[in-house]
Amino acid sequence: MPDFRPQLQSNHSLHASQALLPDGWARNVRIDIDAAGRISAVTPDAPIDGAQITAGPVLPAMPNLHSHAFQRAISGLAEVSGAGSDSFWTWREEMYRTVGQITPEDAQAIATRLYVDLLKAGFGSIAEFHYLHHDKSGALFADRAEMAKRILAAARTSGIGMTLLPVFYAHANFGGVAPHEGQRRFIHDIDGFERLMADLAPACTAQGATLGYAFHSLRAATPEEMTTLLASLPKVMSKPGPLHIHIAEQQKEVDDSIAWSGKRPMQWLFDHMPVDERWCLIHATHADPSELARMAASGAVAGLCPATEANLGDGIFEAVAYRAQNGRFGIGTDSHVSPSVVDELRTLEYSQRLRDERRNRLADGPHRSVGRDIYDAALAGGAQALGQPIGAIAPGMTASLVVLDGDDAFIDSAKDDAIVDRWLFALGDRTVRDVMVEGQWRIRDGRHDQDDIINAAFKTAIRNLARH
Ligand code: NGQ
Ligand code: ZN
Repeated sequence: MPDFRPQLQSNHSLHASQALLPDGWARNVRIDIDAAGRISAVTPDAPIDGAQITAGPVLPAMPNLHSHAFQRAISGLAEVSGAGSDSFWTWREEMYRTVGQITPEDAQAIATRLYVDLLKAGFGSIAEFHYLHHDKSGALFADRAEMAKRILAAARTSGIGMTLLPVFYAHANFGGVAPHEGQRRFIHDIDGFERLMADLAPACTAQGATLGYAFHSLRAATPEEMTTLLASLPKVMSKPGPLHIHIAEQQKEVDDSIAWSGKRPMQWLFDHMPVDERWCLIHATHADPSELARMAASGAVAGLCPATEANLGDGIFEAVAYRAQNGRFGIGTDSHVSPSVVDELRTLEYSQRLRDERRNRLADGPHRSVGRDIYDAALAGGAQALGQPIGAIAPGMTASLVVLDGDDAFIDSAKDDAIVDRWLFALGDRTVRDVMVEGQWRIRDGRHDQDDIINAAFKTAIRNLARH
């Protein structure tokens, strides 16, 4: 799998007939981009004056706040019923079987193609919640950061913006239960994890990736381990970086948490951990009203992955009540059953409609566009959860943008918020025409310039896995 590095670039300018800016839609917008890939100026009602005219309306690219890239390889393969009653937990066993087979080359090829698909769907950056650390036997690779470096290479080749979240994973359930065989590739002790982080800090800096970290879940990390790492990791990281954790995705996890501590998982977290804007709580599906209120008040981001949550039968996040308290959220594609901005946002809104038997649930008030409100909220929450200067077309921000297809009749005729509503609720991924990340075009007219080579490597990896 070849490893491409970004080309050098110089100052350039775009001109969009309509662009979504922080305070709303503007016309005839000139966007100046500097040689470092940052937006240097944004000027509405500007003449074209030598700028590159975009093929349609321009919006900030969407951050993707939750990914397990390797799981793309099994998407669509777990849809055959088993002997008993299928659940999240039976799916997890199937997922572990595939995990056992993945080589570093496979992992890189799968992640590279996935990231290209995500770019094509309108995502500009991704937070990789990375826990597939060790070799097939569970031993360290000669380079302990081998697998994480494959993820970094996939980000370089695809051109997606990367927030790498190495995951601390040590146990099978609440109370420090010993990990089981299927989890052997994920496991660290404190010392091993600190070393991994120390190795990755310079590797991330070298390629301009953001480094944060994650506790897999309250099942996989004990309170003592979390407290130790919260204190020690600032010494090995140049900046604090975002901090993510899976929480309260399944009712069984809530029940196990109560059996362990007498508290629901989110209740326990807010009582014992310093949850603030730095944190992203992945799923948070089973939050009661007081947990929802505490999450909203904390400033943390709820990391919603509606397509995966639907696929795994998790339950429905209480998004209406949460948004009424100005709770922050972003979207992730998690197991990648559908690598799509449209599917995630549409599933989020539709899950609320199906539960409530009502329409337009996540508009922020009367006479507002649902598409615009959820797109804006997910941009802000995603940018916060990734710890990157993204999610807005404004001076000082990274130039990560999507251009929708101005030749499409719906987009051609749409003005302002109707553009987002047509895209999210009437069209789909193919409406995304061009995608710029960090000032460089990664997708032009729906294609990546390394598509052929990336597809060939992906095909080989999927064939390898199918042999087992
Ligand atoms: C994961 N994925 O770590 O990949 C989890 C399942 C678990 C999702 N929840 C495993 N979608 O939570 O133990
Ligand atoms: Zn996950």
